Amino acid sequence: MTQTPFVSTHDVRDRFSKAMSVMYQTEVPQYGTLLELVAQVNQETLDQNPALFRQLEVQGELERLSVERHGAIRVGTAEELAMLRRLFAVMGMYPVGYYDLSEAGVPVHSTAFRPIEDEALARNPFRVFTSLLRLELIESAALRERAEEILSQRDIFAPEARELIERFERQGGLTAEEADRFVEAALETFRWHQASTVDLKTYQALHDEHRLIADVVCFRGPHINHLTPRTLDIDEVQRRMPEMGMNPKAVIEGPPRRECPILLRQTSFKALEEAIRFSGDTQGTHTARFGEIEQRGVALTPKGRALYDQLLAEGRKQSAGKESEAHQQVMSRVFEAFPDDETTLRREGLAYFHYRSAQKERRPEGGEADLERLIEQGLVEASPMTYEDFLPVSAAGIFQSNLGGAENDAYAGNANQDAFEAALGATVSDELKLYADREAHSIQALFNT
Ligand code: OOG
Ligand code: NI
Repeated sequence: MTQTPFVSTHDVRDRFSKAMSVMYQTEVPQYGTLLELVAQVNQETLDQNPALFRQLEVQGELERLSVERHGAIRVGTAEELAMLRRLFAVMGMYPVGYYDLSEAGVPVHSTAFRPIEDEALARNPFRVFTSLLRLELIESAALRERAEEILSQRDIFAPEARELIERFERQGGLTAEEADRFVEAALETFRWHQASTVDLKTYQALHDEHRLIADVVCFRGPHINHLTPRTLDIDEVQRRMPEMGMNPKAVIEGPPRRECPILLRQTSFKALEEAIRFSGDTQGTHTARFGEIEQRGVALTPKGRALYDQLLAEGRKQSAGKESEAHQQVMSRVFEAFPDDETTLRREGLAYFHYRSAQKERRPEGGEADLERLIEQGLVEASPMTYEDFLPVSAAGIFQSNLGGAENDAYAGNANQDAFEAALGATVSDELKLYADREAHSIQALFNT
């Protein structure tokens, strides 16, 4: 067999996510402080919980505990989005899911570029939540046209990045040397620009329509607006942020703390006000960049997700206006209706699992219908499948806490996946189908010789 001269796309993603982390820590020192706090709390959690330590050790998770799990950007045009799709493909990241944020009063719709297969996710699950601005939702035609014109004048990609993307597509991969150059050139797209491309008056007009529009339109590129490491105890990090000079958002998004974590819990320190030089040499500020943390649990089936959505809506109603701890107490009470042990989650078809033989090199006798019996007999092991995606209500909460609470009800009711996919130049994968397929494959591999 001849060896391919190309590096794996997963290595490119791994290198890129690390380079991005180094860049962001230099750009936003407070993000470095957040990483320190997360590392400290992770260490304390492991010290107090030897069983968790052993479990993460067996799963090979310890060394990459502090590696970032996601970031986010926002772009302004279909061309930019389509080119990003090609850029992320070089790193084995593909568009999964459609998120309509207009429902939450934010004029964007989004997808997550992420790895899809088991091994790719195990190697490095880094994802980028990517939003496309929806200028069509701006009411003022003059403002809309001005924004379009400004956007049409920028190219957010370095020439070398374009060249290497084309080379990747032509050759079917990149050599180690090309991959290094690609990471460096791709990083340019996500860099912060201290100078705006427009004057303060234009910035303010766009900002008055919606802060997010100014954020997307007035800069040379779609600066990475946050990165998100994984924490083993999100409640503790939320509690301790102020001690370390960070201003946390009011509440943790997503489900409450549980024995069996489900989906995704997130919180962040709020976006910082940063100095900007506008054209005409005027000084001003812009608030966009923050730091976030996440804690992931098991992926839910459509049945589990429906129950989650129902309880979340109920919990939000009951906890409206409450501060962080009181909010969590209400959510915990409401979520008592959601089974909290793996066996029930599995038997009631609420969550997705990976199945594998518990006996080395031996396949169990039987078929899918025998799974529960085989698990009881200790011949098959079921482990929860991690949720790899995002949650629209949580994402809206993250957006809003960083937009000074700005929302515009007039944007609502405008989901348009077809338009998003037309801009992207591809369809997005259905995230639920991906989990169901991976579960089905693990069952097939269990019984087939
Ligand atoms: C993206 C917000 C969504 C998340 O973790 O839900 C997000 C943005 O602010 O651009 O990153
Ligand atoms: Ni995020």
